[in-house]
Amino acid sequence: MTHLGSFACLDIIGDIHGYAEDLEFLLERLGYREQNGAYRHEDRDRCAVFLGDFIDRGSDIKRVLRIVRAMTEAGTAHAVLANHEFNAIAYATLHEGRFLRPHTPTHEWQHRHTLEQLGGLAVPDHWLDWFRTLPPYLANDEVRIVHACWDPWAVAVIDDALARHGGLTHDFMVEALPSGPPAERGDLFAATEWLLKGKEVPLPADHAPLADKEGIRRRRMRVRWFGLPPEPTYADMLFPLGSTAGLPSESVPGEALKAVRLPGNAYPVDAPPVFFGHYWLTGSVGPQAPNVICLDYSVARGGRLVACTWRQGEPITPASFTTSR
Ligand SMILES: [Mn+2]
Repeated sequence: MTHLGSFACLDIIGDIHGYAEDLEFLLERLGYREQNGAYRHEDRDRCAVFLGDFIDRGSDIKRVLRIVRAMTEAGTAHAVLANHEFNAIAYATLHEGRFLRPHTPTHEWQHRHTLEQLGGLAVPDHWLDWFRTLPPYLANDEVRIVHACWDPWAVAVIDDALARHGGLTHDFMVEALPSGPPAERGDLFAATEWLLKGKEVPLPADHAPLADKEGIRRRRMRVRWFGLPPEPTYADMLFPLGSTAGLPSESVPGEALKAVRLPGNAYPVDAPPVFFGHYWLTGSVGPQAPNVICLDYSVARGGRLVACTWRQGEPITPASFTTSR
């Protein structure tokens, strides 16, 4: 268990993607002020928690990294690992003659703003070394923090691998990203995929691919991992909610559900609140369920940076949210 420690109040902040102005504006709105090189709140029982995805897309990636890192090092914030930071480590990790994240045109394109702004063909080591210090999740008895999806099996697999490898080391990355078809890549591959990228199910073989937010055509669909009926259809599982046009109308096959431990292991309604980002939500802010709170509102696509203030013993309400615009 990666322990968060105990706080009376947490300001949990969604995916930033190089938008430093939104970050500074939001921190100030929440009452944080820059002092001795780091943003801090005058209430010392109050702490910021970042959901990751600091890099790629925006024009101020270095400034975002400096702000967040300074806060984590000053003890005024915690941060979790997200898929973009994990991918950056993999992109720079050479193993047996291959990069763990292959340098394909698509991967280069997704990573280009970071490479241009941080300089060079890979993210500099002093940033990669800091990414390696970010825990894949944080939790205490009262709250859970993860970039994309909470799954207790995956948390246990990752805990075991972190202990065996001594953290997010080269050997951890090699075990998480072996070559070969996805179905044969092992437990750590699935566990890191679920926590950092969420769960997906394949579309039926005869179904046309769906275009994602970047226009990349995908044969798999991101799915919700909470609040599911017993035999969900593809439309029931779509997350974020959106157009269900073009989705198959039938139930998702049991085998595809079993492969992602759903719906039987969907997030329990009586579990501690879980805060996550990753899903490029749009529209008005608010919890997906009383204990399920996504904070990614697409700042890098004309949306807003969003924070949720959690106070010990108090429920999450619309008043808990603060936005950058
Ligand atoms: Mn993400």
